[in-house]
Amino acid sequence: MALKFITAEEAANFVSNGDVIGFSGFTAAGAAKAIPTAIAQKAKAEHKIGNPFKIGVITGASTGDSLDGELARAEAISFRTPYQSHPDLRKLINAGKADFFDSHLSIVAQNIRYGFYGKLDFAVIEACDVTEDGEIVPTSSVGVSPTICNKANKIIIELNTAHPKELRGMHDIYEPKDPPHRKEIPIYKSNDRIGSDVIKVDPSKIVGIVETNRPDEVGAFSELNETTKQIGKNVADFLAHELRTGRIPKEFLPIQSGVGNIANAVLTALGENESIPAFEMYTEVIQDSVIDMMKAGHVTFASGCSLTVSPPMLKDIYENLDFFHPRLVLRPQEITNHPEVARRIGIISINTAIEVDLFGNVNSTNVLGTTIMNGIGGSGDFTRNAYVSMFTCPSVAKGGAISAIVPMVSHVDHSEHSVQIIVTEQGVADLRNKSPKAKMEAIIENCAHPDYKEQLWDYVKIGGEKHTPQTLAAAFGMHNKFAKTKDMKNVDWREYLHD
Ligand code: 0RQ
Repeated sequence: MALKFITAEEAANFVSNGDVIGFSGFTAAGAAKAIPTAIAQKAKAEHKIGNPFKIGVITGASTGDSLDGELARAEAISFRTPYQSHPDLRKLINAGKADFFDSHLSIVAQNIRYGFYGKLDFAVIEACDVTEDGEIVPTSSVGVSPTICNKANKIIIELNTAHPKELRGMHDIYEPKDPPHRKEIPIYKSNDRIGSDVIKVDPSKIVGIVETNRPDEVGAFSELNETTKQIGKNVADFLAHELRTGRIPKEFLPIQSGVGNIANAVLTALGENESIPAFEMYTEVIQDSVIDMMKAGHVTFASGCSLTVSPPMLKDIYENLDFFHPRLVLRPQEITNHPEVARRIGIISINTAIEVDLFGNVNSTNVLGTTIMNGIGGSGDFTRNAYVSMFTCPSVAKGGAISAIVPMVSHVDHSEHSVQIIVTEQGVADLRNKSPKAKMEAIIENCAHPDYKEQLWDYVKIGGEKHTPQTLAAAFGMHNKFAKTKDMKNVDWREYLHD
């Protein structure tokens, strides 16, 4: 069947108000660009003449400015799932102008297949190659692309020549069968390949191909600072200690690491620690530091869902594909984040908290319990099923006015039953096999900032002898103090002891 080339504007004209579109992209890597921008322009034109125009947007995770940014600025999103990190979209969601369903990333493809998200009108997929018999080669990420291609009524391709066709072979496309026919996912080691190197679709569903040449919109990482460096060092020292005690096998275990500056600092520190052997990654986001460590021999293999690397790093990978092909695999997020695989191969998970409470519950998503930051991403998929689950964060935010260690988290993403290790620049709290009181002591003494230690101890004292020494009337005293004075310090707990 002949491929039909169209413009991005023609593609946008296929789309109607109320349509639900699944876009490729897991972070800005491999995210559709030209077509969402054209849809945003169409939405603006429709709004100008008084017509409603909004679409439902499903992706792998966050995306780039041309997708989430453009559609948010055009106020063209009715709902968005499963993860976002664009400031304009965050603003729209927090203003109540777009619905956001925060979701574990591993479950999105399954939810689409089960019909939980309703109809899917279009899949818009960035590809580096597409054939007349319906073979699509994704670019720098896989995300939920296989499932949205299979379930959408129609497919539109962005054929992006910024990604070479020689990328074919880096992807491992596999979709499990649905119950009652599901079998095990046969991955026993990070580098096992179990699927196809292309997404195979019915070619009659491909209604058009838009040619583009646009780089991924991945931003540069900030330089490491003293805080992130210290967090990284604390993680590396802890894991080296675990290795010495034999609690982590001498071959080491695959690392899963979240996204962002802290994650970059942690990986760098793992590479610098001479007690930690070269290791594999079984993760979702492959960042710059992973590629640097691969070149230095500290990382032997990386299985991920996206190459979320800076433009110069991506160029380097594309110019040296002979080196990287045997060392990298990109899989659907249903597989990178699958609980079954994480539990089987024994990953060490390292993700980021916004706040942690004295008993080990973690909030990764909602500032002051109300304002969404990004979303849970893959952190829940990994934390619940890890061999060792770790959370990192600076002990304070906003110049010290906010303590990341609070009596009770203002929103719960990860419960005390799944969270094992907390790491701040102050130190490490090992919560394994500890009662609530012992967890509390480890967290205050090892992780809280010195400015808040006494205040946190004072809080616990008002609880008296309980299994979990919370005082419900006072548990959000630090949050309330911040709401009133823009600083969590100097809470007078006695205020809460009287009616
Ligand atoms: O805001 O930039 O306005 O100052 O949160 O914080 O310290 O720069 O760290 O970029 O790694 O983000 C948890 C949001 C951390 C992120 C979070 C404010 C802080 C700053 C960013 P400013 P940092 P990071 C991977 C797996 C989701 C869970 C996860 C995240 C901004 O890592 O979204 O790991 N994780 N998923 O000032 C108020 C607090 C705060 C706070 C931080 N207690 N109160 N503001 N901030 N703590 C993702 C995927 O699966 C794709």
